[in-house]
Amino acid sequence: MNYEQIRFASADGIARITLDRPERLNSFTTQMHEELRDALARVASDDRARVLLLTGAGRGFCAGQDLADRAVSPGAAPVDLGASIENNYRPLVLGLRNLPLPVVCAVNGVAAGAGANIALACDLVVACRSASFIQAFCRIGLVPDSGGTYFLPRLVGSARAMGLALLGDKLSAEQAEAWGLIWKCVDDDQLAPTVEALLGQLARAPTGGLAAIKRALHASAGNTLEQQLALERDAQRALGYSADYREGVAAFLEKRPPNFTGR
Ligand code: T3D
Repeated sequence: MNYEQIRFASADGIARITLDRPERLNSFTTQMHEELRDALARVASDDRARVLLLTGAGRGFCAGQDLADRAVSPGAAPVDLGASIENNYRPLVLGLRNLPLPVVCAVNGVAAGAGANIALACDLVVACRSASFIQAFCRIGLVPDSGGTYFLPRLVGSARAMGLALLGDKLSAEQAEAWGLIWKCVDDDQLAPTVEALLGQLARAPTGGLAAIKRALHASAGNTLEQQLALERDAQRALGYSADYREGVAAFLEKRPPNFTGR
């Protein structure tokens, strides 16, 4: 598939997806969703990919659904937004969550509506200081989607989740970090070097182990302690047979840096 609304590249274990409609703050269209599904499938089937970066082109990260992508003005035929969620947003969130690789989101500017929540679906979110997060849905009579009602209370607690969702105020990247919504807020000129360092570290890490960590932490939200202990046991059993575990232990004992292959 040729991409027109995203950019995709993969090299040295690092896959990169850039939302690329800067003149519309990278808002989602049906075409962009199709391209994202295709790119995510490529990453999922590429054994050499060990980390994925999601970011946006230009001054914004993503302004959510492109509100001009279809006619919803009074008098126009009603649009089934449930179908849009089912066919586009749900697969995108699940695609990012289920990818057996860490997904880094570099929030390079405003993240609004589904744009904010797609960022939260990623595993490590780094935002530049001038970026912001806006649960814009309440401003147009909608509910936070793309996992917003799941992620927000879990990340920041129900009082803050309720405030963000009901008021739709702009949350600065700095406040987002202070509230635990994201991993890190960095100065604008430090976003690229910080993210590149993270990508390099993750691309050299024991990928299978990181995938198991991601699965275990995501599963914990719905599990009892008993279930989580069983999950940890099973994950540890599988990882104990991996080449990367043996390499990690050997490197420690030989006092040398490990050379993980992701296997
Ligand atoms: O519909 C479904 O399928 C269901 C799923 C819904 C998921 C959702 O995401 S619903 C929420 C949709 N998003 C929004 O409501 C956010 C709308 N955008 C804004 O509120 C503001 O643009 C921002 C706060 C994000 C940024 O403000 P600012 O002042 O930095 O930029 P701007 O001037 O508003 O935007 C720049 C341009 O991008 C502008 O176009 P222009 O005037 O230069 O020709 C603006 O119209 C366009 N733009 C920004 N957001 C969207 C958009 N165009 C279409 N859709 C957008 N979401």
